[in-house]
This record gives sequence, C-alpha cells and structure tokens, in this order.
Amino acid sequence: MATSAWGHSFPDHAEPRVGWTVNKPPAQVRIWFDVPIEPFFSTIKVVDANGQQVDKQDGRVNPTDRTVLEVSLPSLPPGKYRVFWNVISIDTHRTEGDYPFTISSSP
Ligand SMILES: [Cu+2]
Repeated sequence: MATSAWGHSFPDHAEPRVGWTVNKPPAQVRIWFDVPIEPFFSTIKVVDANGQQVDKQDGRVNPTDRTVLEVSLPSLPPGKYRVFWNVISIDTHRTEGDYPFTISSSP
C-alpha cells in the first residue's frame, strides 16, 4: 500500500539532520514521525563507519510524544555515522530506513 492520509509512519525531520555535519558530538538522535508509532515494535540504532553499534542501546519511543523515536549517544569521536530506524505505525504497517550524519573533527 502506498502512502495514505494516516497510518504509515514516515520521518518528518531528524536531529542531527539528515546528511548534516555537526561540530559537537550529539547527546542523542531524535527522529520525528508524521504519525504516532508503536513503542513495542519500533527500533532505532546508530552505527559507526565500521557498522559497529555505538549508541547506548536505550532506543525508545518518547513516552510523552509518540511521534518521536530517540536514542542516547556516548561522546562519539569525529567520523561518519548512520542511523537505522524501523517502526510500526498505529495502523500496524512497518516502515524502515536509514540516514547518515557526520561529526566533524574541527571545532
Ligand atoms: Cu498500509
């Protein structure tokens, strides 16, 4: 099924932003979705350039805003990272995707 006015959940925006280079290691990654997502079957993880998971493995749907998927990060070194997300929306359909961001070595 293609997109509908409600149901399937797609990312609206993210922090760090998709494809952006940031100067400071972000404390967390957050993705805002266009409709609420199911906490029990939705996942988010962050990997480094070697594919190694680097987040604190506390990925969750924000309990007070179920359109937000978030995960905490340690103080990461400069480099390229990728965020993988996989969510079940309120209509029980699954969507998934990934996006890159970079932490710059220059202050
Ligand atoms: Cu559908």
